[in-house]
Amino acid sequence: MRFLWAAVLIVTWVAANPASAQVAKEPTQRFLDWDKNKDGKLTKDELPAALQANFEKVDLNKDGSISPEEDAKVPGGRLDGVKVDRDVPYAADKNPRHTLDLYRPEYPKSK
Ligand SMILES: [Ca+2]
Ligand SMILES: [Ca+2]
Repeated sequence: MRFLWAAVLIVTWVAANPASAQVAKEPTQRFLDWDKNKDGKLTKDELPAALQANFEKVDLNKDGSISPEEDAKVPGGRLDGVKVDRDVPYAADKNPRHTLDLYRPEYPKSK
């Protein structure tokens, strides 16, 4: 039960914390690492090969580059190191409204 309350508090904090929206325009370290020509945008050829297939989905305004704002809208993009479990039921009544999203720190896998 204590775990459940901790989860609810984290979910509430994440939902209510406007700081994540305020910093969303700042590029992540990952974004800066990929921006090889340091122009503040990511082009398709700057992305790792495994991610290039997703370029069009992230380039929301279709200008041929990914801005930090667009990058921040990618699920998991701003939440590096955070594991998200969506629609986790927290009551035993099968009411579809009695679910929550869990945001947990993602720890490196131990050997
Ligand atoms: Ca660039
Ligand atoms: Ca764009």
